Amino acid sequence: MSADRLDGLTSWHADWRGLRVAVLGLGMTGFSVADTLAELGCEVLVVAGRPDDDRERILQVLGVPVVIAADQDEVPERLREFGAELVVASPGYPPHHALHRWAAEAGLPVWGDIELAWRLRDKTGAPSRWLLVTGTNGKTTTTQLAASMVAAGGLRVAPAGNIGIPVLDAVRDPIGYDVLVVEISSYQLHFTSTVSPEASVVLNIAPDHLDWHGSFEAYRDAKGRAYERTRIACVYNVADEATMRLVEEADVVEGCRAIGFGTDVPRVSELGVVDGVLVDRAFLDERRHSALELTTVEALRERGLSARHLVEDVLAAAALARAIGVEPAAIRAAIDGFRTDRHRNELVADRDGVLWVDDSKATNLHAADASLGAYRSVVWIVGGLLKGVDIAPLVERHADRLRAAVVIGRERAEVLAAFAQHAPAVPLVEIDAGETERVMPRAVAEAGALVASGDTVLLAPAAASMDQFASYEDRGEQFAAAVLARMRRSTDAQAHADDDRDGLEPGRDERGAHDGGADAPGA
Ligand code: UMA
Repeated sequence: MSADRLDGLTSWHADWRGLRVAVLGLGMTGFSVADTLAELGCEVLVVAGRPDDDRERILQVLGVPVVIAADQDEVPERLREFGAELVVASPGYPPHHALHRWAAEAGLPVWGDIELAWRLRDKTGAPSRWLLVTGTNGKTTTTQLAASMVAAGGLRVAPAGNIGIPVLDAVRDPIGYDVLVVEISSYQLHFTSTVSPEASVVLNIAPDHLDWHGSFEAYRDAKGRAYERTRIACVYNVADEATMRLVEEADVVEGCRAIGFGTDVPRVSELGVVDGVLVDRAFLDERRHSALELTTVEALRERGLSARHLVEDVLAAAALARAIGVEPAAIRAAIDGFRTDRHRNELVADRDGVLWVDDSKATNLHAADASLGAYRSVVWIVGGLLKGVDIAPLVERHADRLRAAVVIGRERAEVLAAFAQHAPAVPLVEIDAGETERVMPRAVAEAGALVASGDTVLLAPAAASMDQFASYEDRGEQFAAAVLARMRRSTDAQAHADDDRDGLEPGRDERGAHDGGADAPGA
């Protein structure tokens, strides 16, 4: 295959017919890639580590063969013989995977689904404009906020990518979007090479996914790719210098500006907070002397968005939307109608002076750090798959606010050692991983025995969930179910104890976004 042919494949309407493409993975990504390429007339072979009956059946109808290669170290003979000209890999395949090593040795170009989607983004007419969102934490909230703001500005927009909607599905949607807000993970960034967004943001960088990338530097460099070829605005976090460094290092389209966001008073070309008002001092001609009001911290508090890290997400999203001309009034309207997602600082119950909070989405140190920092006195449910990251600094930093900790997950030894070293006075309960389905009921029971009025029981595990749960959603659901079952039991017990009760629940059980107690400055 000549490199020229691939270079020329930059449109849905280009001639893709006959291109021989090996697709790695049969999850959300692999399926959307194979389905798209088949529609374009390519010759496709899918290789996956796990079968998926439904997807395989559909691909069979489309004439796409699937090879299941359970042995992850083996390169299937069918793949070697296939004569691939291009490999499109799912993000879950780390670069050191045997199939990537094989592709490199064979000199084959490797794209991700995002690279492919970028080239195909003109399917329904004029090419959609892209806003890219990455960072260690806050990606999904920022992506949703930015999409809501752009929609309020009157444009056809969809959130897509790592948020759980393959970008190729959005690109192929017959609606035809003016704008896609693409949440892009470090895995996906690793395999992009021509994406050129209108605006891009790296929200923050802290060690994560080190096993996939091999080192923090490799992870950081992958994140930096979000800024490459940006056209209008590279948005960075003024409180996280590493994000600014990445902007400085990026090769951007001429005229592209660096725009900062932060919760302090903004300088010129920044968005920030002045006396409880979120303002834009970047996207107005008179920015030397004035700023535009976007919304207030008070308005954010009403939406459960006033914790510092959420204010940062709002400002980052606003910067992306402002970069493509969305008016401040639309940004405010979007915030007024916004609701945060499940399992993100979600209040499960408020009973007898104790908050029970589900932040199962805190799958890494950085997210758990923000979460712990939002409460004064915490019984912390922690642990899971640590992904090669050292949890000790987090334990050390928050030792003072911990009433107790309940340690779940299979990699408990590392967590226990961190407590022994940095928080020896904090009472610890270890939940034996032997009976997976009993983990949350037992963790909740132990937390209930340790908690006192005024405390928060916080599920913010600082770890991935897959050792004991199907996903972080499943982990959060199991936590909420165990908490609500506990509440019901205590209500019943109280009802039995007091026949004169008036039928009202003691306290308040509810689910809803919760912003903890650490409001942004200026509140
Ligand atoms: N597979 C192997 N071997 C591997 C890796 C994968 O055989 O080493 C195969 C599996 O057998 C399966 C398929 O690949 O057939 C799964 O592919 P995948 O792991 O890339 O997952 P997808 O279903 O394609 O979902 C991916 C993202 N998942 C990952 O990056 C791990 C989803 O992000 C994303 O929403 C989706 O594409 C659509 O873009 C999830 C995620 O966990 C939410 N992301 C990480 C995060 O946010 O921290 C990066």
